[in-house]
Amino acid sequence: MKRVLILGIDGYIGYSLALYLLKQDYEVTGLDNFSRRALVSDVEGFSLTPILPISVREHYLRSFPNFIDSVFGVNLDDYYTLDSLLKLIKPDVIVHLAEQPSAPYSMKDVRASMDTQYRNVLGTLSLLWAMKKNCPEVHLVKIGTMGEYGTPNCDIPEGEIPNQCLEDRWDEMGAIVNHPCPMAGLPFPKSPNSFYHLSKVHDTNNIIFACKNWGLTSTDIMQGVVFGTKTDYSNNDEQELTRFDYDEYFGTAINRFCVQAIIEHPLTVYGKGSQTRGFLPLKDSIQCLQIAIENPPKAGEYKVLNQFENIYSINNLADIICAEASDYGLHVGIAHIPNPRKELEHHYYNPTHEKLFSLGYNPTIEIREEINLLIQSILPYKDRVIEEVIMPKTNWR
Ligand code: USQ
Repeated sequence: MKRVLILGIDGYIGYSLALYLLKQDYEVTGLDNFSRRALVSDVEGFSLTPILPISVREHYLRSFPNFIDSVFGVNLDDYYTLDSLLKLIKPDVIVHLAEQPSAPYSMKDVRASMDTQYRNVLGTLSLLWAMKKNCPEVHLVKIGTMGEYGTPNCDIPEGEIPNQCLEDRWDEMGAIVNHPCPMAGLPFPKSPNSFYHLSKVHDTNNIIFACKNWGLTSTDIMQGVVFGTKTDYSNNDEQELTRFDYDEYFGTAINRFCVQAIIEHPLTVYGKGSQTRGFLPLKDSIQCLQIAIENPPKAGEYKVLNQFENIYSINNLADIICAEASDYGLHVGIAHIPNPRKELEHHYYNPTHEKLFSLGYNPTIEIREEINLLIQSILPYKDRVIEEVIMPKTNWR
C-alpha cells in the first residue's frame, strides 16, 4: 500500500482523509500547525461538532498500526523541518491540504490577506524546494479550487502539461529543441475573486514551474465547494468527528445553510442567489482524492482535475435545504441579504469535469438525500450554534 503524507491532517478534509486511508491500510503520516483551530477561534467561530483536543486525536490516529508518525506545530515555511521529514518518511504521495482555506477571511483586512498569501504561497514554495531536494519523483496532490477560474464567459477545461524535462527536449547547450505541446486550454487564464483564490493561482503557477523546470509530478485538484460530515468509512464515534464550521469565514454555503436551518434562521442567500458553483459531498471529495492518489500523472507531468459532483445555483440549494429541513419539522425561510462579495450573480458556467469520472468516480447523485442526512447528523448539536457568527460582516468591495 502507498505511503501517504497528509499536510493539514487536523483540518476538515485532512482528518477525514486520514481515517479513510488508514481504514484501507495505507501508511499515513500527518503534519499540521493547528492553524485552522486558531483562525476559527480568532474570528470567534466554533466547530459545530465537538472536535477532540489534538492530543486525543493523535492518540486515536496512533491506534492504527499503519499510522506512521505525526509532526505537529510545524509550519510549511519551516523548510528545514520539512526537509528532514521528507528524508525520513520517504512518502509515495504528498497530499497538500495545509492552506488557509477561506476566501472571506482573506478579504477581511490587510493582516488576514497577507497572512493568507504568506501561508499558502510561501508554504507551498517551501514544499516544492524540499521535494526537489529529497524526493523529486514523489506525486504531489495539491488542493486548488474551482474559484481559481472565477466565472469566465467560456468553457473551463481540464488537462495536463506533459513532462518538459525529458532529455530530448534540450540540446547540449541547454536550448529547447523539442517543445512539448500542452493540451489545448492549459494553462487556462484565471479570473479569481478573492485574495485566497489568488493565492491558489499563485500556487498553481509555482507548481507548473516546478514541474517544467525540475521535473516534479503533480495533480492540481480544482475542487468545488465541499459539504457534509461523513465519508463512506466514518462511524459515529466522537474520535471520528471532523470539524464543521458555519461562521461567515470558515463555513461554506451548504454547511452554513444547514446549520441555519436547524435553528430556523432564515437562509443567508447573498444577493439574488443566482450565482452558480460546483459542489460535492465530503465523502465524494475523499473518494476523488483516493482516485487522484491511485492515478498519478506520468513522471514530470502537471495534471488538472476539476473535482465536483454537479453545479447548482445558490437559490436552488436554498430551496432544497428548506424542503429537506421540513422533514424534521423545521420551518425555514430564505433571506436575500445584500451580497457582501463582489461576484457576478448572473453568469455563464460550464466547467469540464470528466477526468475523475473516467477514472472511476462514483458520484453521490442524490443531493437532496445527502442534504437530508447532513441535517439529521447535525441536529444533535443544535444547542452549540452561536447565532452571532452567522451574518456576514466583511464587505469585499
Ligand atoms: N453564499 C451565500 N450565502 C452564504 C455563504 C455563501 O449566498 O451564507 C454564496 C457566495 O456568495 C458564493 C457561494 O455561496 O457565491 C459559495 O460561497 P462559499 O463560501 O460556499 O465558498 P467559497 O468562498 O467560494 O470558498 C469555498 C471554500 C474554499 C474552496 C471553494 C471552492 O472556502 O476553500 O476553495 O469553496 S470554489 O468555490 O469552487 O472555489
